[in-house]
Amino acid sequence: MVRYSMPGRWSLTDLSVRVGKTTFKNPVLVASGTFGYGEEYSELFDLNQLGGIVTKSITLNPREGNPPPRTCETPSGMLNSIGLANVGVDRFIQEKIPFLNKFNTNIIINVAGSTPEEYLRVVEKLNHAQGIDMLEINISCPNVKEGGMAFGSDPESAHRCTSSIRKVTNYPLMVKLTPNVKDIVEIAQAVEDSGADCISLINTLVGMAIDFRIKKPLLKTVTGGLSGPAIKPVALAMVWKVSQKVKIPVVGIGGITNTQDALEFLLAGASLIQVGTSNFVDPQTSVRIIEGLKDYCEKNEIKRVMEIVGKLEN
Ligand code: RRO
Repeated sequence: MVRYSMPGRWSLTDLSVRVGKTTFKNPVLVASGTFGYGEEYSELFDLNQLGGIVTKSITLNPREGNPPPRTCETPSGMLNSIGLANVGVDRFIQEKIPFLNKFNTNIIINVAGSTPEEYLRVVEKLNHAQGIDMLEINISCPNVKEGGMAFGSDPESAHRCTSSIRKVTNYPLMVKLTPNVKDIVEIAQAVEDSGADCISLINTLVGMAIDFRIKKPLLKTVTGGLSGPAIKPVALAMVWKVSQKVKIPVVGIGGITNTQDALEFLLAGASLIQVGTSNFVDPQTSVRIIEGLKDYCEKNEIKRVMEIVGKLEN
């Protein structure tokens, strides 16, 4: 029997996933905005174990982001209004990519911008960098006045944004969708038509929290993006709907905390999953899930994890 060499321990199961021309050693990635540029987490566990790392969104110029308070806890989740704080693409290429390249895992750069031209300029700069496996195009940030979610809110602008990026780069493209829309399926189809290699969903849901005692919102920007287990059923439904209507792979995101959650997303049709908010609760969530998927596959005599994808019965 073939034994696949996986970090951690030997496994009888092939956990690898192919998305277009890109192979992931396992289906578990860490989500943008919850893992910084990997530096802090590298002190907490071996990043080589991950299927991939999606970086915090990168814009053309450095951004300080929104004023604090910009995060708060909510029932079974959290709100954020970070406002795209990041070091800017030049510093990112110089200082952050060399660090990420030390690890044997796929590096996916989340790209954002206030205008369509800004996305293109960031991507053109990344074209000259080394060691990038894929770009995640963020057309779904709920916390900026210009751009962000606006590009992902209707099929025409999602199509325009994705196809203009497709024309200027050979990197595989993952496009991240917002759930704050009337019909996420039509956005997904528009993105597929414009040449994306895969689609990730969902970004955060617009939400709000109030401290009634002082009659003030908990976030300075009043509203923010809701994430965590609270949004898992919404994410699962959207992944299930989208994966039936597009041919390209779907990447499931939204409140994934344990192996059971990951299996649910795979059954609903996700080929890969991203762990987000749970990284703040237990930085080793992804590693636990990778080990859990191995155990599940071995116990159920599943030779390749890909066999489970979309196998929901109803
Ligand atoms: O930075 C943010 O406020 C942010 C981004 Br870019 C995003 O895509 N999703 C989110 O919840 N927050």
